[in-house]
Amino acid sequence: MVTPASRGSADPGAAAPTADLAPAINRATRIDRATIDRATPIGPAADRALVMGVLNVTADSFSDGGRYLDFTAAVARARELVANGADIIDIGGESTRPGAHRVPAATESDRVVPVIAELARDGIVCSVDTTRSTVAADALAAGARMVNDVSGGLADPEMAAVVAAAGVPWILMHWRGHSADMDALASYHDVVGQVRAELLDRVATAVAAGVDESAIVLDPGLGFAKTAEHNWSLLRALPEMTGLTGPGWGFPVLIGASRKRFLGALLAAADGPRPPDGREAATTAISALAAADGVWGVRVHEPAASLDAVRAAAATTGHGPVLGLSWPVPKAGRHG
Ligand code: PMM
Repeated sequence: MVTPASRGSADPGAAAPTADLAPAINRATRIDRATIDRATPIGPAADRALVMGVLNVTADSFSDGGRYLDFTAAVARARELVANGADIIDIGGESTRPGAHRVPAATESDRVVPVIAELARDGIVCSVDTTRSTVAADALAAGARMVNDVSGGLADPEMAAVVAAAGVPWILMHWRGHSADMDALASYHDVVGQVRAELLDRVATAVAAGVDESAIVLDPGLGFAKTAEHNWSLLRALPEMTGLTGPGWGFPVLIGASRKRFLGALLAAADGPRPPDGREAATTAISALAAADGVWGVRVHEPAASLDAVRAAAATTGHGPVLGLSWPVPKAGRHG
């Protein structure tokens, strides 16, 4: 396949000259289609960025809060997300919108577990969006295939052990504090360098707890203890993160820009910020740009346009993600 390293070469179909980047990347996997198809239950998408569809089974998420609290509505929405092109459904039971208050762990589990169990029975790949190890464990037992932890393991010291024992991929997002406090924590002298250092600290903790390095995805956490300018700086740094230019951060990268506040501010008119459902075109543009920058995946509320965007990006650039995941197929039995 064509890789970013061969971008701009006279023969875009030529074998990938990966040697220049490979020594710097000793943890995650440079994408190789055959390897990915063998190793991962979440494929086949090595030739483009993955599209993760958001399903919030919450009362108060900023975009879809309150719409899918009902089990039947949530399952129907997940199936619609899949029909519209989502490769993975990311299911959360607690809002992380700025200022949101926490729900009890039992409530969070009760919201996500039946939905995950139902979808897993149909072979739909689900991740659980949680910062709590108990919720992650319940979700994994119900059939979730990966854990998306917006706290990167910081919120719950038991999370790393749960992920390590399950042997599933773990998305470590950059985070500095819970939603009620996070806007006050948006202070950086070098946002890209500090996010990188803080994320690599999270990686070190995860690996020390037994998590497989090749099962880790990093996410810079747009909007989480970040101002709009921090978010744009991080997006500008994507080629550096993915390894499209330079050695990279060493892990596949996920980006979650979908409908966020900074897009509302960008598109604001005299009457104020553009509301979330008017931020779709900007979301799609970021999906295309991030895919062109070599991200592993984009997390979005409406997958159809982002799937088209990542396909167009792959066709235009001649490459998919710079780094992919390589992890064992879940152990037989646990995922029903
Ligand atoms: N953003 C939200 C929730 N979970 N997970 C990851 N990995 N990255 C994100 O940017 C992210 C996330 C924000 O809330 P939403 O579910 O309403 O989009």
